[in-house]
Amino acid sequence: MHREAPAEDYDESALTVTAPKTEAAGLPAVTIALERAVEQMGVVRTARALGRLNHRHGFDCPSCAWPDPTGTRRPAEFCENGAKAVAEEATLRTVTPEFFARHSVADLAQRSGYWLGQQGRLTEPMVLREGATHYTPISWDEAYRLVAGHLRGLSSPDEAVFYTSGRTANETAFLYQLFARSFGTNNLPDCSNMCHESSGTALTSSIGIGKGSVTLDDFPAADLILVAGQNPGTNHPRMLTALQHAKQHGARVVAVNPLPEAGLLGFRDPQTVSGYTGGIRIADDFLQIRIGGDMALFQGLGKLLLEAEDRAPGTVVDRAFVEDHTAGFDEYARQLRAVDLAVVGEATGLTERQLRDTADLLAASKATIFCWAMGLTQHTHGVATIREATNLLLLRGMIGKPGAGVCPVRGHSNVQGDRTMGIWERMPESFLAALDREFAITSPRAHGLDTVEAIRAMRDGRARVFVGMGGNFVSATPDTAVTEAALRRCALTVQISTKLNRSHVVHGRIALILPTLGRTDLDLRDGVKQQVSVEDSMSMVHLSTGRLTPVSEHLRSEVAIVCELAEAVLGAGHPVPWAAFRDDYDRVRDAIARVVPGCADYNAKVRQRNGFQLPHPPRDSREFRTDTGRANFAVNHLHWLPVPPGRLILQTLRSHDQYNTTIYGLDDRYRGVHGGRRVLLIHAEDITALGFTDGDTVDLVSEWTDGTERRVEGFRLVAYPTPRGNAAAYYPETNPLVPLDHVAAGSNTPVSKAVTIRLERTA
Ligand SMILES: Nc1nc2c(c(=O)[nH]1)N[C@H]1C(S)=C(S)[C@@H](COP(=O)(O)OP(=O)(O)OC[C@H]3O[C@@H](n4cnc5c(=O)[nH]c(N)nc54)[C@H](O)[C@@H]3O)O[C@H]1N2
Ligand SMILES: Nc1nc2c(c(=O)[nH]1)N[C@H]1C(S)=C(S)[C@@H](COP(=O)(O)OP(=O)(O)OC[C@H]3O[C@@H](n4cnc5c(=O)[nH]c(N)nc54)[C@H](O)[C@@H]3O)O[C@H]1N2
Ligand code: SF4
Ligand SMILES: [Mo]
Repeated sequence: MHREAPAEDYDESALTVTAPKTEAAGLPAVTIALERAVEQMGVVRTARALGRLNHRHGFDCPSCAWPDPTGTRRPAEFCENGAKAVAEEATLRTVTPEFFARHSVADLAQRSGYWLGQQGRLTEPMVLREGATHYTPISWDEAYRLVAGHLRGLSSPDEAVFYTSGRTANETAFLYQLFARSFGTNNLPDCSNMCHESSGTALTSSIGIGKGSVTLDDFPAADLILVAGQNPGTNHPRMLTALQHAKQHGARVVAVNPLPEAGLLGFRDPQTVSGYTGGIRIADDFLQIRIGGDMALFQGLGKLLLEAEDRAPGTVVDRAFVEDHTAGFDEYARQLRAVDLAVVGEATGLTERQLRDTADLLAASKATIFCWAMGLTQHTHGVATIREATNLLLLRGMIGKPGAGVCPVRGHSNVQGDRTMGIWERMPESFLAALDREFAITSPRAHGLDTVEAIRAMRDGRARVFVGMGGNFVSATPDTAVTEAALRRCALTVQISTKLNRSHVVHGRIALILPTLGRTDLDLRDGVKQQVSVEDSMSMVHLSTGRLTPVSEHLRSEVAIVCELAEAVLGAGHPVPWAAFRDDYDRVRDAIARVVPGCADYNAKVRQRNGFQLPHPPRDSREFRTDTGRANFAVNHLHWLPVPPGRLILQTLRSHDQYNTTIYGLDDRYRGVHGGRRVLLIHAEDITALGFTDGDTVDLVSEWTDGTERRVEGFRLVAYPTPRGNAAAYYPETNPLVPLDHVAAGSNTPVSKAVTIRLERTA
C-alpha cells in the first residue's frame, strides 16, 4: 500500500552531514527509486508506471530532456530521478475540496514547498474568491467564464501574461501560443527564459540555430567530451550511460565544474551486473574552475590552440572549415593572442599545466563534443561564454561531422519542443505569418514580455492577469519578495497544475486552480485514447501515451483546458476550430505540420519507431543561417568574477532530491546532506577566514549594485570542496537573494549562479 501524505511539515534541525560521495547511481539508486515509487503509488501502480516509462508505446519521462536510445530498449529504461518524477506525478495521494476546506490559504502559505507537493494530486477546479480565506470548488464552465470576463475586461491584451513550464507537450504548447496570439499578445514567457535562453541566444548568433547539433549516436563516435557547468549524475542521470558508452569506445571526458560532483567522478550503471560490483571513472580530467571563470578558460584554450598552430602550421586550425564556413576568424585570433594566461589562471583558479594539457587534448582530438547546462547559462556573461566555447569548436571544424558538436543539455522534458511550437515572446515573422495564414487570424507583431519583464510589468501594474501553464512561477523566479508582491497585485492569477505549490497560495485578488492530467495519465476523449508528442534535447520528436487511470474524474487534459478557455474567451465563430482540436489531437498535429518548420507529415512521422529528427542545418549540411550566412566567430571582452573582500560568490543549484521547485525528499546523498536543505556549501578555510566554525548557523545577505540587500535566514555552514571564495546553496530557498535586475546580457536570464553574499550569524 502507498503511504498517506505527511501531516506535519519537516524540521531542519534533523539535518545531518556526511562526506560527499565520489560515485553516482549503483544499487542505492534502484532501492531508493523503488521505495519512493511504492510509497506514493503502491506496488501495482508502480509496476504499471515504471514498466511504461520511456517505452515506445508508453509515456515519455516527465523529468529531464535527455533522449532515449534509438536501438533496443532495456526493460528498465529510466533512472532513479525519472522514477521519482513518475512517482511524484502518479501518486495516489490527493488534494481534494475537503483538504482546501481544512486548510486556509494563510495556513498553506506557511508550509514548505516540500509539504505542499507531498499532499498529492489536485482533483477539482478551485477558486479563491476576492477576500476569501479558503479555496472552494468551482465548475469548469464557471472557471472559464471567470477568466474570460477578466481577459475581456483588460484595456489591452498585453495586460495578460501566459507563462509556460517545459513539461507541456507539443500539442498543448502549439494551442496555447495560438490562443495567446489570437487573444492579441505575444506575452509568452517560459521557464526557458531562466534556463537555456543564453544557449539559444549564443548559438543562434554563432551557428544560426539555437539547438544542439549532436545526437546520441555521436557519443560513441567522439574521442573528447567536455562537460561544463552541469551535474548529470543528478539532473540527467542517463547521460552517464552515454558517457560510459563513449569511454568504452575510447573517448576522454573532461569535467569543468567548481564542485567535484559524484556523477562526474564515477558511475555504477544500476542496470548492469558490473554496476553492482564495480564502477567506472567518468571524468578523466576534472578542472575545478572558479565560479564564472569559464569565459577565461575558453579564451585561454583558444590562445593555446593558436600558439600550437603557429608551431605546426596546418595541424590545429581546420583551415578548410574556417575558410569555407566561418566569418570573423582573423579578428578572433587577434583578440585571443592578447589574452594574458596569468589572468586566465587567476580567473579560473586552474594551473597553467591544466590549461596546456586541456589545449593539447583539444588539438589532438578528431571529434569533440561540448556539453553544458546551467553552470554556463545562468551567468551575467553566459551568452558570451557559450559563444567562446563555440569558437573553440569552429576553430577545430567540430560542427557538422560525426562525433562532434555543441550539446546544450536541456532541462525540462519538453522545453525544447515548446519553443519549436511557438512558445516564445519573440517568434520570428515567418512563424507568425504561417500561423496567420493557417488560421486566418492576425497575430500581434510587437515582441512580448519574457519572464523577468513579466515580473516587472506585474510589479508596476502594467500586467494584471497571469495564467500559468504548469510550473511554479513564484518559486522558480528570482527576487522572491518582489515577485510575490507582483503576483499579489494581479487582478486574477490562474494556475493550470497537477500538484499544489507556492504559486497557488501567493495569488492575485482572485485565484483559480485548474487541475490537469499529467504525462502518465490516460487521456480518453469519447472513448478514444489521445496521445501527445515531445521533442528531446537532441531534436528527436516522438509520441507519448498516458496509461494510468487518473486519480479524479474531474481532471481535464491540458489540450482540453486550452481549447475550452479559448472558446470562452474568443467566443463562438472564432476561426480556429477549438472544439475539433480538443476532440482529436491528430487534427492539432495536422495544423502543426502546416505551420511549424520541419514538421511536414507530422502525424505519420511521430508514429515511426523512433519518431523523427527535426532538421538542423549546421548538423545536416554545414549550413549556417546567420546574418553572414556563415558560422560566426565571436569576439568578447574578457569577464570573470573576482571575489570582493569578506564576501562569497554564491551559486544556487539543485539537490539530488528535487525537481526544480518540486522537492521529492530531503537527502542530497551524493553531497552528503541528509534530512534538510538549508545548508551553505563553503570551503573550510573560508569558514575560518570569515570568523565562523563548521556547523554554525548563518544568514545569507546578498548585496546588489544599487545598494539594496536581501536576506535568507538560518543556513548551516558545511565545509565542502568548493574553490575558495565560492559557495553553493539550494534553489528555490535562495531565490529571495537573486536581484530581479541581475540578468545575463543578451538573454535576460536571471543570474542564479553568481550572487555576491556576506554571512551574518543568525540571531
Ligand atoms: N533530478 C532532477 N533533474 C533535473 C532537474 C532537477 O531539478 N532535478 N532540473 C531540470 C532542469 S529544468 C534543468 S535546467 C537541468 C539543470 O541541470 P544542471 O545545470 O546540471 O543543474 P544545476 O543543479 O543548476 O547544476 C549546475 C552545475 O553547474 C555547476 N556550476 C555552477 N556555476 C558554475 C560555473 O561558473 N562554471 C562551471 N563550469 N560550472 C558551474 C554547479 O556546480 C553544478 O554542478 O536539469 C533538469 N533535470
Ligand atoms: N535560483 C535559481 N532559480 C532557478 C534555477 C536555478 O538554477 N537557480 N533554475 C531555473 C530553471 S533552469 C528552470 S527550468 C525554472 C523552472 O521553473 P518552473 O518550470 O516554473 O518550475 P517547476 O518547479 O519545474 O514546476 C513545478 C510545478 O509544475 C506543475 N506541473 C508538473 N507537471 C505538470 C504537468 O504535466 N502539467 C501542468 N500543467 N503542470 C505540471 C506542478 O504543479 C509543479 O508544482 O526555474 C529556474 N529558477
Ligand atoms: S535521464 Fe532524464 S529523461 Fe532519462 S529517465 Fe532519467 S530523468 Fe528521465
Ligand atoms: Mo531548466
